[in-house]
Amino acid sequence: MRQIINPYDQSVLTEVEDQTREQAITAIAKARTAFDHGDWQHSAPEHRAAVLNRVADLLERDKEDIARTETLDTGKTLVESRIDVDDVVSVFLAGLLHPKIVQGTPDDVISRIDHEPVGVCGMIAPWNYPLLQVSWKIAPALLAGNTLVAKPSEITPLTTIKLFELLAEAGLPDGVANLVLGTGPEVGAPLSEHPDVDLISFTGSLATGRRIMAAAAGTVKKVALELGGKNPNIVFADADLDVAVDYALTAAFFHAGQVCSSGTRLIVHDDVYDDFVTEVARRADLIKLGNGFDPDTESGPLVSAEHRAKVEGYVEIAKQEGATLKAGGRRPEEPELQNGFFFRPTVYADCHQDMKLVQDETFGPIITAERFQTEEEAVALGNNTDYGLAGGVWSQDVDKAQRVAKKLRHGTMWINEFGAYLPQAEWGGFKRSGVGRELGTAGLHEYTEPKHVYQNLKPQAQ
Ligand code: TXE
Repeated sequence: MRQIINPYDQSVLTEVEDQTREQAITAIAKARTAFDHGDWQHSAPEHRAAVLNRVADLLERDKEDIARTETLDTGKTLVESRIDVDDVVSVFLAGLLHPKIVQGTPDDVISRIDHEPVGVCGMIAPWNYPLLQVSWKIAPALLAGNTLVAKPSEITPLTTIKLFELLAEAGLPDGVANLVLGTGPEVGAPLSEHPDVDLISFTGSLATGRRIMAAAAGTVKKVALELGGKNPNIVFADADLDVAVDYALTAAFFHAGQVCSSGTRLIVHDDVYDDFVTEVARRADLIKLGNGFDPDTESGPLVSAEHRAKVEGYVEIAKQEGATLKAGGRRPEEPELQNGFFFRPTVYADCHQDMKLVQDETFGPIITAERFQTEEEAVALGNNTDYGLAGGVWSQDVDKAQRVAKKLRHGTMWINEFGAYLPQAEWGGFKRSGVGRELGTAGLHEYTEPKHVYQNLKPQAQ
């Protein structure tokens, strides 16, 4: 059994089974049988959509309980957890997949594209958005008629366990959705290696993503990866600077920076750099850390002692690289926060693109601030990253902002905004931020195989 720890005070919330490789293989076999011999893949799309809509209703019913569990498990504020559950409800309120009639064919031909399920889908989720990330995979996979085996992060499994209870309550047939609990090497690895898994969808670190992609090569299964980012937030001198400061803070410090799309790489025009960064640092110092259940809390702890140690490692790196500390860079001093994995919102000035601090996904509340002079320079800096998940541009010159957004190689670009996304709009990364998309039409089609059905209406002897 594994103890599940509350990152706010290190209390033990509960114990959860740590399963074995054999149990993961049994779950894969159940999903395989349910796919090959069950009714789910052949059921009417309307039926599958109705089951998912029932899941959405049940999530609404239990919203407060689920949000509270997520806050206990991750440390994020209750407000953030409620937003997560609302988002998850919206992904379960599914649309339908329609076959496409191909236009422009010869008169004596009917050609149709059917969107068939891929088969058995393996899903591996991280700890920062436990319920949300797994739901972005489960909802489209089920709608498309797949069966699945899902693995939450071993440190934050509680809301995923709850979701599986709701899937059963909504009437999902036995074997269609299977949960495995445990570590990556033990129960995650079989999902990427096993020949009976047809697709593996993973959200997490670049290092593990690489491992999963390599493991999947043996069976040439479909691979979908969401691997994080180091996301530029570019502020031009003609931006509404008060609003841009507000957003710069939430972009970087929401969920203590443990967000794949967090805007921790601030890139500010030289004319306004000093004032802007000074104001961001002043406001960062005012952020109230605390218990996610306290309505005054603006940011919770980091998820684990191990993760905080990783984030704290960047303080030493920043010193060696010569960045100027403007705020934070330390644990809080309040006595009531000493049992939690807290780290103060941190701002570094005088950063440049060659620093490890600037290039690494620290996955913590650390802003690095760089300067630019020209639009070309801003674009070059914004693209100077191995990642390509998301970025922001702040300017009141809409043409310029659109131009810059067009030139930046990231899967999502925000203009005078940072962090918003829509369930109808594709989410995912260029470059090493991943492979494939979640959400939107492309997110649904990740879980389908297009089948071209070509019917000759007047076959002739050859
Ligand atoms: O991630 P892992 P960890 C980043 C962040 C963080 C770092 C490490 O920088 O500090 O990654 O976090 C499962 N085969 N992100 O160690 O290892 C694991 O059990 C199959 C960014 O938690 O990527 C968990 O369920 N599965 C990020 C999931 O992979 C394996 C979110 C993610 O764990 C496995 C999280 C294996 N060999 C961390 N090894 C984002 N981009 O959103 C591990 N896992």
